[in-house]
Amino acid sequence: MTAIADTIKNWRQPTTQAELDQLSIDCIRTLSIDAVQQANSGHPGTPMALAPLVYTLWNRVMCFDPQDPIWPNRDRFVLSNGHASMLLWSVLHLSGTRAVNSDYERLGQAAVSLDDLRRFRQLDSKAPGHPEYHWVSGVETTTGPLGQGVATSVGMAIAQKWLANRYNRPDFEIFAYDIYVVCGDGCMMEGVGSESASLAGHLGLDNLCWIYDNNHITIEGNTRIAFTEDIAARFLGYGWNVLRVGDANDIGRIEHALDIFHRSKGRPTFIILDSHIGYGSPHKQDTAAAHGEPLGEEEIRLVKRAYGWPETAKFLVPDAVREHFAAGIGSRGARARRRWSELLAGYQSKYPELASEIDKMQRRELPSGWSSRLPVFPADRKGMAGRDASGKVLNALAQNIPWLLGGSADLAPSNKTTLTFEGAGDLQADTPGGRNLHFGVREHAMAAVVNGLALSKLRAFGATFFIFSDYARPAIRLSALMELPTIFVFTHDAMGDGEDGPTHQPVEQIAAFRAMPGLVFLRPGDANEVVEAYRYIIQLRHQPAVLALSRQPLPTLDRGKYAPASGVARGAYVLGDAPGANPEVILIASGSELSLCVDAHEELLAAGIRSRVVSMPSWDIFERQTKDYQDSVLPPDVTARVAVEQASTFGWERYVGSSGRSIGMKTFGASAPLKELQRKFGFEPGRVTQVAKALVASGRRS
Ligand SMILES: Cc1ncc(C[n+]2csc(CCOP(=O)(O)OP(=O)(O)O)c2C)c(N)n1
Ligand SMILES: [Mg+2]
Repeated sequence: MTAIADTIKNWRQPTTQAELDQLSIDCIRTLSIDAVQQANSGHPGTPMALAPLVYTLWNRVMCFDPQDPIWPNRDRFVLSNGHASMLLWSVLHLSGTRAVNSDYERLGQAAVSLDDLRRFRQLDSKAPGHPEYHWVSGVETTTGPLGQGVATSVGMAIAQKWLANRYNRPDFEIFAYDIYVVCGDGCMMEGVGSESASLAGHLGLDNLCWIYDNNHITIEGNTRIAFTEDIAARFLGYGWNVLRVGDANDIGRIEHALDIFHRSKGRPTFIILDSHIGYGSPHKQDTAAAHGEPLGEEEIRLVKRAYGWPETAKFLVPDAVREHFAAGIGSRGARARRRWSELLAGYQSKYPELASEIDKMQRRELPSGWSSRLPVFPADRKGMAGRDASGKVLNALAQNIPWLLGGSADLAPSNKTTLTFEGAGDLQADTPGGRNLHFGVREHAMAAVVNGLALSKLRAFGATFFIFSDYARPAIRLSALMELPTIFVFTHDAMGDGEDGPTHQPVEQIAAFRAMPGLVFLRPGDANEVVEAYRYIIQLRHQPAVLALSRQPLPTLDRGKYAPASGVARGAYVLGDAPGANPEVILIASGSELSLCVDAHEELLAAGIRSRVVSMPSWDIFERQTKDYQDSVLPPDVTARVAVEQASTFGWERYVGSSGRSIGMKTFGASAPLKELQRKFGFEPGRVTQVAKALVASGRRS
């Protein structure tokens, strides 16, 4: 046996509970230190400081079964200061949490192995730089952009209340869990943290506990340079229960504060935890230097000496620590899950329909007959606004899908997202089963809350004007990264709100959503395309969708004359064609420009030009079709193509090619009635036919 191995073997055999606690805490600390050093990048200081907190939560308090990390009634743990990811990787490893795949199958292997920790931040390691949902089992939500975790947790807490309200019955507490969130100064400074805390206070979410790492340090140094408010007063103002633990190493007091949280009713709990970043480091404790860089070999030796840890050991996990976690969270979680499974068995026989809903929801399936109420809109020249059609479809779907819920950031009357059917109701503190959420004017928190609802397996939507999607984008991006089936309903999709002017007229937003990986962006062109758009997105299980809908009425196309709207499911389709399906020019449009192109198409046909009009509500879906299908819609040899979209032309080259043209926006809009704007910016059939004719003429010449 080598000298090191020998030292380790005979070293620190814990006998008391307190010694076991300390050994476990120091194990989390040293794993974090070693992983960051090995990766030569990462954040050691906060894991060193917060190891006692995370240890207490996991091994003493939380109900979580490491054998089944997706057990629906588990307590949720959110690490909102995601840079401290080694805290989470350490406890997932030490608790022996098992992996689950995206079909919710339990795989049996470790969610995070010791080898993953050794390969912290390396390609394919299950210990990446920041917590990533969908990549590592046991991660409840992706965090890293500060503020997102705390805001998402509010959605999780709303979801728990909603689920409990709908499914719990006397003697059957099917959903009875809490949400624990660890956050730092960054999460407290970010606006989305404030928006969501305000909403949580309003809703009195007493199942929600945020623990704030009050270390007075961020990257640039002491927080006195930028962050000096009275945070306790702020949270009291939001209506939270505010507690303070003056020493992050005092696990007795931490446990006591968590106990007060459990006993507090009617408001969320905020625990201010005073800590020392880089705790135990003689040269770096309490400095920004401990935040985001390895300690260095020499300092690590000194730190380990301070902890009473073998100075040269790396990635050391004493058997006693694993056993201690197995006896703590392992056995508590297993017992709780077993009891719950027995409870569920009784529930299934007593309430089979509700039990079947829970089952479907957990697998992100839809109830049978979900599409039965979907409307079909008759042809109508005057037509219907996209937002109005959307309101009807949402109401139809929500009546058939009991766990579909959502709301708007104070624009429901404009977005037409209110669920109006009997029993839909508002979600408020005293009516947690409502289906209409009122997010207030808080777009960013709304999107994060929608993520939290979706992470809890509800089907959730959020709405605002398309232009204000910018205020929600960071959370929508996380939806895409997490592969969540969220739905964002954005109305006033272009210049339809004319007189509101350029502040309210989206230009570059479509291009930005099309550029977002994994997200499905749809801009339907008439009322029946709205129906088909929803039919498509409601069946998505692992992708978010953004709908851009018109404010103004759009003609409802005659589907006897033109192709059926079911083509939406292929992203783009031939709506109207040249005789013999032999076009010499193709007009391509989405949304409100579709009917404009249909008019232009008819004019071109009348003028003897073989025109085809393609409806292209979604690039994303179209790009998933076979090459054959794509070529059948846009035949490669027809190079005279005109795309028309009231938005930035950015990216349309890919469909119109180098010899085609796109009619779109190159500037911001303007304040004027829509008709005048259409004339000013060239969104009129005459302009489209003129461009198309010029293309055809130059093609015929060459
Ligand atoms: C939205 C966002 N902005 C900036 C960053 C970069 N960043 C990562 S950690 C950090 C400082 C965070 O300070 P704090 O939350 O107090 O964490 P501590 O250093 O105390 O662990 C910053 C600015 C980020 N991750 N997310
Ligand atoms: Mg800090």
